[in-house]
Amino acid sequence: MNKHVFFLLIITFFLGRISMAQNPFITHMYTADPSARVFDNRLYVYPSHDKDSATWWDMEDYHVFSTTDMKNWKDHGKVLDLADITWAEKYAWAPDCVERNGKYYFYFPTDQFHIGVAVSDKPYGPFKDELRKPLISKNSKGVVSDRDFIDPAAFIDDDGQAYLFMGQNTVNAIKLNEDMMSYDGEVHIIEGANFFFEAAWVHKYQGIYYLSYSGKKQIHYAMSDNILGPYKYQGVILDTVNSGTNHHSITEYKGKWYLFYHNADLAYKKFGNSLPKNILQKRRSICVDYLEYNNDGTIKPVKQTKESVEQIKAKY
Ligand code: FUB
Repeated sequence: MNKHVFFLLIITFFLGRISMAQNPFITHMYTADPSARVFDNRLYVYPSHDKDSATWWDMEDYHVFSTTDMKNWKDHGKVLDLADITWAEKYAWAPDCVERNGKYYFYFPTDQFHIGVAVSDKPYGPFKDELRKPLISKNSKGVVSDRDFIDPAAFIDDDGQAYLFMGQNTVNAIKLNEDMMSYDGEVHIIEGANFFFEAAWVHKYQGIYYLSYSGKKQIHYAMSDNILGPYKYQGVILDTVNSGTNHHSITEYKGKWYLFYHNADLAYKKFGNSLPKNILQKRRSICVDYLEYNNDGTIKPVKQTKESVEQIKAKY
């Protein structure tokens, strides 16, 4: 056996042992705005659901997906339908979900105006609108909003205090009460999120708060010692995607950090140039790639890949 054949065999052997997922990782329907959460050692993704025939962001319901190995995903089906929300009319946009005391709270925006919260005993729903009214709206006292009031993102701090961040152009935040379905009445306006447009997401790493968000085209981030800021702008995490809108979430799972985001690759693959770009961009699909930190806690720009991330082997 010559040297070249030997090395080829070695490479083939190792590649065969690494099983990659793929991007986008949900391919039987369109999905967008992925909020990733870990409950009981299982990773759940709460995305929006773009319609098969979408020509606008006129989404009507939500599905939940979950995995234990980052490659095989389970679709838990429809978990909330806007038709069941008496006070909402349209636009089931980017949601999020957190757990407290064994209950799962699903925060969702509607009508570009309201933020609702629905509850379930299970992370995969179905979620019920027990409040039967919005949790907070664009015209609630203290809200600063000159555009859409959308994109709720929850965060529970180590001391148990829960927060909800939301808004477009301005980051609004509230402190949730213990019941997770009401707040203390005060709205906090977060400073330092330079280029902020929408899709706020907060996570904590080594005691520091990270506020990441869409600046229309790219995903940016800022860091702070205080959850409610002021934050210090740091730079770009993710470059432009082909879906126009850019929306992400960040989470750690089984020892690795992941960035979830969306693009329009599936629609482009399916329709090529037979549909105009503005329609293809309404049929989005969720993706995931690795996120890494520098030694000083700053985040390295994330590389968008078609291969996605490695399948996690069953050592956990
Ligand atoms: O999916 C509808 C809207 O598009 C979301 O609420 C925004 O974040 C953008 O992704």
